[in-house]
Amino acid sequence: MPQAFIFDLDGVITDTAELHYQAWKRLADSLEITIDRDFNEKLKGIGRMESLEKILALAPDQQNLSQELKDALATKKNDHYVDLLKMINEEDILPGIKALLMRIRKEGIHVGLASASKNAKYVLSELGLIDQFDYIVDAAQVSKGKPDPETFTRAADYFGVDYNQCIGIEDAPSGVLAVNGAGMFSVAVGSAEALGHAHYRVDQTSQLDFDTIIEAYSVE
Ligand code: G16
Ligand code: MG
Repeated sequence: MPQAFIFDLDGVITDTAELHYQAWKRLADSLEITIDRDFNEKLKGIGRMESLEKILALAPDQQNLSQELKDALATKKNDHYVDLLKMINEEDILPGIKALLMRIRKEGIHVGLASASKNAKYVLSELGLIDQFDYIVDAAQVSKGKPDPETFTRAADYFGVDYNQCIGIEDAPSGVLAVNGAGMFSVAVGSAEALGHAHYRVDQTSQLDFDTIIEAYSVE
């Protein structure tokens, strides 16, 4: 049996990617930069500042901005995002996740969160899930974001368990790299095209079944 399950937040527990997109779009519009949902795919699992850099890179007239101005832009986006987060509730938990969390807890296995979001705790509170997690690692606690393994290893270190006894669940290619880099068993949610490097993969969260994951983990 594994000793810990460590979950990514956006795209696994809930789909905040659309809200991130709306908040970035509002900021980008104000800078006369055009972004669409396809472009937003590139921002999944990537930190706030890195996302801003990718957006600014689209505009030749927005190069060489001062760090102060970039910070102000990132704060503005976050204000839009936090406004949108006020609307989410328990109904926004992705299918199958609640049942999976309950089963893991029933088995006495640690449950951790490894998110690139500085709003991770707030999101979990809004979803009514904060009590389901034994430990939460968010972007504020790590020096190197995904694809560096640190976000995941932090949770395992807190639990005091070996990395090869942990299962990391992710939806982003950079997140799967982080789990694999930690020496953990990676479970991915999403397309084979993007997530072929995961040890085990499903298309949707509703297909995340505890027994099937344990079986895949055991044969690896
Ligand atoms: C999430 C999202 C990213 C977002 C990042 C930072 O990561 O996938 O798109 O840029 O958090 O979020 P914030 O601006 O709230 O700090 P994850 O790791 O939960 O998928
Ligand atoms: Mg994610």
